[in-house]
Amino acid sequence: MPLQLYAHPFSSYCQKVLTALYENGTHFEFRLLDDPEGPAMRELTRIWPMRRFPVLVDDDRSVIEASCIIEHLALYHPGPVKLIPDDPREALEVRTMDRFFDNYVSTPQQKIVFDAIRQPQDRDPYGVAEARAMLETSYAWLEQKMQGRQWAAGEHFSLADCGAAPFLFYADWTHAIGDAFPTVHAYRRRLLARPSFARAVDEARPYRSFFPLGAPDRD
Ligand SMILES: N[C@@H](CCC(=O)N[C@@H](CS)C(=O)NCC(=O)O)C(=O)O
Repeated sequence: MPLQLYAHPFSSYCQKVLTALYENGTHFEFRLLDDPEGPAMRELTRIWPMRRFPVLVDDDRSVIEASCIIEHLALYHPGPVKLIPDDPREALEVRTMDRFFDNYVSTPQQKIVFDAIRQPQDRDPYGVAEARAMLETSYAWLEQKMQGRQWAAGEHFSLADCGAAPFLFYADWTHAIGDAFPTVHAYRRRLLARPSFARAVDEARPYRSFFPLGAPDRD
């Protein structure tokens, strides 16, 4: 049975895994979650009651969490691009940067977007202000961290870049990366030019009108 990925093309965490799959030309079946009542969503709910995606099914094993899916692919379906380095010290840097992008870029970015789709009486302006402040701090930290680096953990494209790509993509739409962060802008442009992520971005174009804050006319 081919690998099955329960996913939606417009979801940032799904794009993280799609980028990894496309990097290595890994064959898989896309179980499209485009209908909240549809069969793919019902299957996902059985597999993972949190109903968060992506989820990878590999024979009798279900793998949750985008980072763990990419770790699983590296172990069981390796390809020419090593997204987790063999050297454990280098791998630690990759995983550290991966945690940074999940926790300090994607989490505040999602907070702002999810708040925008709530009813006005359920909104959380204090939480949104905190999320915006966290993104500013993250951009400033990343500006320093990326000095002299091509990719998140150094010379080689890795797991950390698979996450950085969609998270910085949407973060800039949500809370613009200011002119004070030219290195972050340049890194975001490199990520957009990477064919694996460019493909994920292209596949998500038809859904741009769903972006709750209004998608800008670029990228
Ligand atoms: N920690 C999860 C986060 C996954 C996640 O937040 N997925 C979003 C789509 S980007 C989702 O499932 N949203 C559906 C919902 O919140 O109901 C991971 O790393 O995979």
